[in-house]
Amino acid sequence: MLPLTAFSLSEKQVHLFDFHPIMESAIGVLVSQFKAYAGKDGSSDTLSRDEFQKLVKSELSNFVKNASDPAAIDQLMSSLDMDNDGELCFLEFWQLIGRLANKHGGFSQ
Ligand SMILES: [Ca+2]
Ligand SMILES: [Ca+2]
Repeated sequence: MLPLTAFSLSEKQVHLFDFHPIMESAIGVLVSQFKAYAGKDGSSDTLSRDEFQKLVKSELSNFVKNASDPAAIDQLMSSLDMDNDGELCFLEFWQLIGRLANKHGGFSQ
């Protein structure tokens, strides 16, 4: 008989087996990806310009045109940064997800 510890799962693995409806899982993915990129420098709750650029290049390059063009990223970031503090909080970033989803879904503007 194998020791019990052979079957023990990390908290992260157990979390993967939790049942969530697909939309809630999608929200979970967006939040965890946001946090992963936001945690690289400065405030771990907000995306700096560098963090935003890395996220867009790595995660959204098919949906965001000119994802590797720094000028395009700057412009996109300014359009999302509602309080003009040079950082994107989750709700500011979320507008981009809404816009991309709207466009990708073929909804009228
Ligand atoms: Ca940050
Ligand atoms: Ca901001």
